[in-house]
This record gives sequence, structure tokens and C-alpha cells, in this order.
Amino acid sequence: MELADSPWETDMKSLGWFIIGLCAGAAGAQSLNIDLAPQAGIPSASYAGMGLPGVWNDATGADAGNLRGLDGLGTGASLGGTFSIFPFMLDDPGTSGDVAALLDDGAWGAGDVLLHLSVNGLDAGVYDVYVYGLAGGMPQERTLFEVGNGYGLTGGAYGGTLVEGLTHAHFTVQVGASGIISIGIAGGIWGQSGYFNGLQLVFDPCLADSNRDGVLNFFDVQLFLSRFAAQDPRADLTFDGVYNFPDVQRFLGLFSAGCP
Ligand SMILES: [Ca+2]
Ligand SMILES: [Ca+2]
Ligand SMILES: [Ca+2]
Repeated sequence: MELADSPWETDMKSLGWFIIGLCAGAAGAQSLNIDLAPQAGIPSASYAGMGLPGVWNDATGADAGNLRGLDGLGTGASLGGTFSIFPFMLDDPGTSGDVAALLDDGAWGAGDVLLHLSVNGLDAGVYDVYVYGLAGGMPQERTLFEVGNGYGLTGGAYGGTLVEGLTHAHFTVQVGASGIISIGIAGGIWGQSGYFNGLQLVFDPCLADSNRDGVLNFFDVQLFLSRFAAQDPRADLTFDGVYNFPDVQRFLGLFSAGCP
């Protein structure tokens, strides 16, 4: 026979769940998953891609005007810009399920001209931005993305996993009071078009937590220093495109201040 929980235990369990719920809410604030075209489907909410699992917005539908957060609720953030949505659908033989829903379709046709898609109405703070740019079954195509101070090229032969520089490009961006992240896209080969499948924004509640595991320890210092040495944009904590002492100083300051 099992003993029922005492009232005290029940209260403590409720409190535990309440605290976990609060932390998850804070970490997920304004993290967004956006699928640019529905032709090959829209990933399910369990699909994390390179970011976090949660509801994927359909950029061609009503979601564009009030993007839904990972929990499916409207955030007030919206899509804008001069980027024309010409949908494409390509069937890459290596993709299936959620990966196919993300990578086998998208918006196409930017050509050599840099066009911009913007995410507006974001909370100020730092975001990891993942942009997906694969032309399924056409490994010769390349797409150029410009986000924040950085550039990234995507394209190639899909080999069964998400790979930076092939399926997607990654940027770390600081959003100020304007609340805008602007994403430039163009063909990565002169005269050719760009392919944009979707994007993910992951709000960073704590910059010093380099590996984003919620704990501050030596591994975060180690990862920061190796990124700094490699001039990885994630180590440019002053967001000026330069890797120098102020970045280290900022990291140490954030690290000693701790995470919320
Ligand atoms: Ca899709
Ligand atoms: Ca950590
Ligand atoms: Ca810097």
C-alpha cells in the first residue's frame, strides 16, 4: 500500500513546480521559432532545431503580425521589412519530418540585392539568432546572411544533421530600445538567388553562461576563452566586431555578477 503525500510534501512539490515554471518563463521570454513557408509543412512544437523547442510561427499566415512565443501565446513581436516572400519548395532526399518541414521550403528570390527581413517589437537584450538557408537537393547554391555586425554563408549538401555554415548561420545580437533585429539576405553566388527557410531567436538571460546550461562554472570560462581565441562572435561581448581586452573584462564582470 502506498502512503499518500503529507500536506507538507504536497505544498513543497507545488512550490518546486512553481519556481521551475517561473525560471522557464524568464529564460523563454521572446525566444521565437519562425518557419518562412508552409509548403513542406511547419515543424512541430517538440522540434528544437539549433535553438529551443516550442511553437513554430507560420510567417505567411496571421502569425506574422503577432508572433507567438515558444508557449504558443502572442508576444506582440512582428515580422516586417522589404524582404519579399516568394515561396519555394524543394525536396531534399536526405530530410524528413520536422527537418523537412523547416529546410525543404522557404522564401526565395533575393538575387544579388541585399534585402531585409526584420523582427520588430522585441525585448531589449541579447539574442542568439539562427538563420536557415538550404536549397534542398541543390548543393551548389549559397545564401549570404547579414545579421548585426556579422556575415554568414549557408548552402551545400545536407548530410543528415544541422551544420553551421551549411544548413544555417549563427549570430549573437544585442537588441537595444528599438526592439528590432534586421536580417539581410542575398544570393551567395553572383547572379544567383538566396534561400531562406526560417529562423530562431533565443533570448539569452545570462551572457556569462557560455554553454547555456544554467550553471556558472569553470566550463563557461573555458568556453569563453576558446571562443575569444577563435574570434567567435559569441565572445565579442562589447558587440563592436573587435576581440580585445574589454570583451574579457565584460565577461569577468558578468561572471562575477552571476545570473538572475
Ligand atoms: Ca516549412
Ligand atoms: Ca554554464
Ligand atoms: Ca569586442
